[in-house]
Amino acid sequence: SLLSASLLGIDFASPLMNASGVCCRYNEELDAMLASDAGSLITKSCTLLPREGNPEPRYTATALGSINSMGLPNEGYEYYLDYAVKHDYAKKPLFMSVAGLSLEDNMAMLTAIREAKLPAIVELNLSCPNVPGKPQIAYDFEAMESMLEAASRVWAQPFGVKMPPYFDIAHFDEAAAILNRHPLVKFITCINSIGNALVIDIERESVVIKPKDGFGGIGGDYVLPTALANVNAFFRRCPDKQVIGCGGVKSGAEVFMHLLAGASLVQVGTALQEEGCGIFARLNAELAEILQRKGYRSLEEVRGKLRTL
Ligand code: RRO
Repeated sequence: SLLSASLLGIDFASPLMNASGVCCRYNEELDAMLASDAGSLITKSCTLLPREGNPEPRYTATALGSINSMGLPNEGYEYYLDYAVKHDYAKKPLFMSVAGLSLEDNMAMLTAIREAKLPAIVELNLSCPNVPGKPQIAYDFEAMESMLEAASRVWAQPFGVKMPPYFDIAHFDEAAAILNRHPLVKFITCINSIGNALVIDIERESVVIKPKDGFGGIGGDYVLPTALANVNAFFRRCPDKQVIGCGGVKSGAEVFMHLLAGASLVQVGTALQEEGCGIFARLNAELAEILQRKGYRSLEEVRGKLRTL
């Protein structure tokens, strides 16, 4: 039907899903995603062992979006693997986000997930900005290459990567070239939050989150043009891969923009955190209205069709 989507040859009833980190730490939240009108869902980025994360307050919404320094709070990969074992894949596809604190931790988790022989889709997070002392892997191209090399060997089946935003054409070129050397990387999720931004409350003359002196990753309206640029940059450079768009989606209009830029699926972070799982019914309806008004009969007719001048 009109909103049907496809990734890795798997069918989705809607292109919409949560961005990892939102509504996905606990089973109850994942079940709410399952009951929603989202086409699929992804678990919170996991580590080998459970983590409490950074001190609170660690997330704040603003008029233009959000800032967070959660610090990878999660129940440990076994919790999400248990969820994935019990999941009904006929109902909707399930992604697992993996974000080990080291290459070795990622390989241990990928080995365990592989041995469970599930149809879960892995999104390897190369872009967490909020763990003190752990730089974003995808901003260190040598570390990224080693991680993809090891992940490809251990996982040995298709997977995706969650990328940070880049801001320079030379960086788009180098990152895409590395991804293109790894054929098992079949999808690229652009973008994670823009890392290490600073929101200031003028009344309190203060930062708004506690960790890292107030520095954190921003999402929402702040990041939409950066997200669209990254989706389109990787869509153009990686013809044998698919792109998942993430960043600044709060209505059908932004979903449509991500599709035009080249996205096959579209994730929702800040707006989902603020509005709750009911947002997916609204976004599906708004996207359908735009498509019908323009005379489109499928998402494939839109994907990557952005015009240049
Ligand atoms: O948990 C977090 O602080 C976090 C992660 Br792992 C991430 O990938 N992106 C983000 O904005 N926050």
